Amino acid sequence: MARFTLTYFPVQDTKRAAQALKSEAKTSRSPPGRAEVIRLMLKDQGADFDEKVVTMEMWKEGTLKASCLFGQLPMFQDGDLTLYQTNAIRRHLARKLGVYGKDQREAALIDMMDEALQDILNKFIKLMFEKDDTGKEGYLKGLPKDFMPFEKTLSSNEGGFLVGNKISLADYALVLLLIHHEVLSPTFLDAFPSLQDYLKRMCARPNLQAYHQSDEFKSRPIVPEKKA
Ligand SMILES: N[C@@H](CCC(=O)N[C@@H](CS)C(=O)NCC(=O)O)C(=O)O
Repeated sequence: MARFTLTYFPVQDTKRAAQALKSEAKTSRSPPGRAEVIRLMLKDQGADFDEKVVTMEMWKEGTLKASCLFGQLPMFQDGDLTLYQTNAIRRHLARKLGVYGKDQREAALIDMMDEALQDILNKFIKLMFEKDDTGKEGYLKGLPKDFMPFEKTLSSNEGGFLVGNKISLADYALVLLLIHHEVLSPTFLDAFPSLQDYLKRMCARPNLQAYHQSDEFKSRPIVPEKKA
């Protein structure tokens, strides 16, 4: 298999993050990027890949931006295939690594779960970038409604995964969200026994466990200290 390369901005270097970091949420850690699920899939599947971090300074120079099809990152290289657009990258990789369901039916269900999880992730990222903590209480109140569909799905799926009986892109997206939300609210999983059990099982997967416990993961921003 060709070696993969992921080229991205660390979240601190995006314009919105730069603004957030100037605000009260200033912290040595900042919110997760949308590329994190790509990294989690690669790590768990034991795939070889390189990461190229682009700083704002490099970006402003202009050559790289001009070479990107849509003038934006992330960029993903799989041999001679160059891809942009996070969702195209995550789905290509899921197909390539065999974590996109066993057939079209499962792939459709994985897409559905993944879209719903991205809706939650977008709300979460918005909260992380808020200048103060005023939105946190309302956000936490909305969690049962947001996560209940996943609790229900897992409690009725004997395969132990969101879709079918094998880990998929949707599981990687859910695991990350659960990890982020546990940092935000350590008791939030109390109301979700199936999600709790699921997270334990997922985090016990050897590659995932090694990554979750690594300095690399810990140094990677999860929840700004002020928001936790
Ligand atoms: N729809 C694109 C959006 C990509 C995007 O917004 N990229 C931002 C960084 S997260 C970027 O490249 N900003 C720099 C610029 O637009 O010059 C995706 O999902 O990948």
